[in-house]
Amino acid sequence: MTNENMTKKKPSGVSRRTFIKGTGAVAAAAAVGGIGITAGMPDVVEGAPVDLSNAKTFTSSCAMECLHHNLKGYVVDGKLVKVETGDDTTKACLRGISRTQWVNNPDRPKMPMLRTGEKGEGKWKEISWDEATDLIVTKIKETQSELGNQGITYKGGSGNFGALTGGVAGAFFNYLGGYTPIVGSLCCQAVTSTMTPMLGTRYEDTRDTIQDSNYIIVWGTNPAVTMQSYFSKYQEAMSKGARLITIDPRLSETAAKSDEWITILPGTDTALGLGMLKIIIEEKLYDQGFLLKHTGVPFLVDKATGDQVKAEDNDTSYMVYDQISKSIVPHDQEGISPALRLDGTPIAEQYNTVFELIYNEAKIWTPEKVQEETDVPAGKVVLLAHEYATAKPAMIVQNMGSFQRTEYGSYAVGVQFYLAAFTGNFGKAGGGVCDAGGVGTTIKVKTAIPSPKPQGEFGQIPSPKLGEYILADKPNKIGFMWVLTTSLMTQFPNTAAVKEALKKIPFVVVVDSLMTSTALYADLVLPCTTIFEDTNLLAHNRSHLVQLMEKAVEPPGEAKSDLEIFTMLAKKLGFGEAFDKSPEEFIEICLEGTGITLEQLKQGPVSPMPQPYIPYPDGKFRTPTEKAELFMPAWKSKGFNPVVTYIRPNEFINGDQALAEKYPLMAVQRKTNRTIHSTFGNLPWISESTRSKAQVLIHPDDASARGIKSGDKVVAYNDRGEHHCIANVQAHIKKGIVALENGWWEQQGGSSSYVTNDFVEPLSGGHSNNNTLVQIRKEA
Ligand SMILES: Nc1nc2c(c(=O)[nH]1)N[C@H]1C(S)=C(S)[C@@H](COP(=O)(O)OP(=O)(O)OC[C@H]3O[C@@H](n4cnc5c(=O)[nH]c(N)nc54)[C@H](O)[C@@H]3O)O[C@H]1N2
Ligand SMILES: Nc1nc2c(c(=O)[nH]1)N[C@H]1C(S)=C(S)[C@@H](COP(=O)(O)OP(=O)(O)OC[C@H]3O[C@@H](n4cnc5c(=O)[nH]c(N)nc54)[C@H](O)[C@@H]3O)O[C@H]1N2
Ligand code: SF4
Ligand SMILES: [Mo]
Repeated sequence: MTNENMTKKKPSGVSRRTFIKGTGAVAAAAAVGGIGITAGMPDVVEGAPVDLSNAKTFTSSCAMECLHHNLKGYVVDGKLVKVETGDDTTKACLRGISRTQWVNNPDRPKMPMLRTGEKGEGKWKEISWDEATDLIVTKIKETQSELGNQGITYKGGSGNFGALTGGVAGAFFNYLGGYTPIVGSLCCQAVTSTMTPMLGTRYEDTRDTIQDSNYIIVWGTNPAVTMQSYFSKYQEAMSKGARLITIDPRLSETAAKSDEWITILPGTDTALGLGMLKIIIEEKLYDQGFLLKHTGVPFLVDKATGDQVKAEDNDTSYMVYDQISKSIVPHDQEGISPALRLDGTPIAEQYNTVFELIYNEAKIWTPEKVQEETDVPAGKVVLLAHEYATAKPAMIVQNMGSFQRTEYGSYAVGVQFYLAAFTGNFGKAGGGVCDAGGVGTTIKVKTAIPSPKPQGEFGQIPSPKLGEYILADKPNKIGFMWVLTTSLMTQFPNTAAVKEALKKIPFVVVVDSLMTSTALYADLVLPCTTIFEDTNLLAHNRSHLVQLMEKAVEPPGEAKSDLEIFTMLAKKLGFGEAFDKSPEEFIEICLEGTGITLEQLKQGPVSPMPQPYIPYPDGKFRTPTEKAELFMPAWKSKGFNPVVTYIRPNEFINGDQALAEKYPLMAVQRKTNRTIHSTFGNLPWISESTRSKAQVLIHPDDASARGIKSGDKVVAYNDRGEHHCIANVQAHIKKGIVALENGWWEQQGGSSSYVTNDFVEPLSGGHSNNNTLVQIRKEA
């Protein structure tokens, strides 16, 4: 990628670090009411008018797991007084604007806080950084001598995607000699582990061309809320005649704006996808040219071994049956005509094609059988298949959706890619499958501090089983834990076990800028900076921009960045040198080889991506064969079918019957516009403009059967625990299903993760929280 190919974003109206004359920017209070930019109004910040005529401006990025909007912050007398959309193509939301209330939050820890009461009690005393780092060094050394490095673990999450945050933690613990890793993303492990081998990359988003689509299936995701600043593009597509279809058990904000709302039982999306594929194959609605040229479906699979047949001496060449020479030849040989099916050929006895294996799984899913399993009416299955296959270009929006946080969610991810490949929708404006996307597809940003190799053997803790594993000393006893950029007590399933695990671990350090639910269970809380308080680089997978995050204000008290904290500790532990550089020096290292420089970023964000970005242009995938490889050896090696298969979930109304009798309601999760997971939810503007209590959406029939009315305090519960919330009784959800909300704090009544399924999705190691069974009762 050369500099010429990179698009310098248009400069903002006002250059950074210049003094602003005049008013006319966003009135924050007005934005709360959704009014947006109101030129000519006085700037109102936290209820009081503020004179911005002498403000200095800085840019940063809204760096938690959302769209990484470029933000512009106004600083008056050393205080961040206002935040608005910076140099970005879409608008920041109320959460981003509310960052002033995060930065200036009076409840932020200002010094290291050492626990003085019981864990969870919230009793602390402030200590100095010197005392805190000495104590940490002592605890690390004690753990190393008692348990070995296996006794150390750390968990990072989605709180800050800056290049100088999460990656630095990995380097630190590897410099220590290694640790027991907590593996598997609770977000999108099923997407990563399916998409990467199948298509060659992840984070390939189609958001630049949503408006060019003729037909959009929003499948188990809710972009009107979870990708909200792009939603106008869906509406633009609709105004040009596109049909918008939403598949969701709940009348989501997106479903409400769609042409069709198709309800489905959670965890059954694969069966629907296979049913569509059956129709597409049997009615020959598939794009044969695309399949032959751009996918591995003609590759031969040996019936005896179940493996694809590779060409000798070439690991990226697969054997196919050539219909011209009537022989088995490498797929990349010139002048051949590979067969999709082998029936009638002399090799049919010994081989299948990948196409045949896929069809074998799809053909059992008649529309009637799909209806039985998924509750999607048979007629709708037929309609969906016909419309999706014929209304080109057609797009599937997946965006790390809920459907894949289910028991065999990897297959649901796979079937969406099958559908797009069979209909030849990849690589075209308005087509494809929309993942969360970002610059990682186009440039490779280096890690700031390369990790040394860990010494010794380390077992793993699967994220969904975090609590259970630690309580059972699996794979070994844990004596020291470090937590940064994640909230274990709100986001990890089986919260009751997570809480006990945090109590059990002799020393837990939580680094955060607020006293979160997880901080409550720490032995030591280290106060960290937020955006606008330190320098960082945002070049990750949610935005098409590479952004410099500038320091605009001093943090409160003695809060420090994660990088500064690790640097201090590394010095005390004898490996300080690797960590001892300024953020700017590290950023320069990260940018090496990208063609982007720090100087360039000081002028504003840079987009290294072609515009519009179209993943896999001309059907060229990023796999070794440059084809979509729809057969997955990785699934086979785990003992599963290497092509997409429907497996009925266990924690499901038609799964484990004893469990379903005890807990007859299927609870799905939803993300709200209040928060990004657990962040923002404590800020006054958010509570004032939305709600301050968790809700459960429940169908009127299910509610009346339990004597529940809207507004009642209720408890959703199962064997794992209880989630306390307020009933919202409406027919906006399928009967038998309830929707619980993501991200509520312990201090606000507790997270829905107290009840969520902690089953480890076996194909990927991911999260199954949307296959959860509960019962609901009125609070006594
Ligand atoms: N406002 C906001 N935006 C966010 C986030 C946030 O926390 N808040 N988080 C970001 C992150 S990290 C992610 S991963 C994305 C996720 O974004 P989404 O996947 O859109 O988020 P959810 O609200 O969890 O789920 C979307 C819908 O899936 C439905 N659903 C649940 N289970 C199933 C199922 O089995 N099948 C089908 N078909 N539908 C099902 C739910 O009813 C819900 O309406 O959003 C990102 N954007
Ligand atoms: N019940 C339920 N559970 C879920 C989901 C659900 O829908 N329902 N969704 C799942 C999904 S999709 C995801 S992505 C995960 C997300 O789960 P997490 O990654 O745990 O996300 P957050 O809750 O936002 O936690 C981020 C934390 O990082 C802190 N933070 C922010 N900036 C910094 C920083 O610079 N340094 C440090 N040290 N900390 C910082 C924030 O204050 C916050 O406490 O949750 C998963 N869990
Ligand atoms: S929370 Fe998300 S949508 Fe809102 S400003 Fe931040 S990145 Fe943008
Ligand atoms: Mo996520």
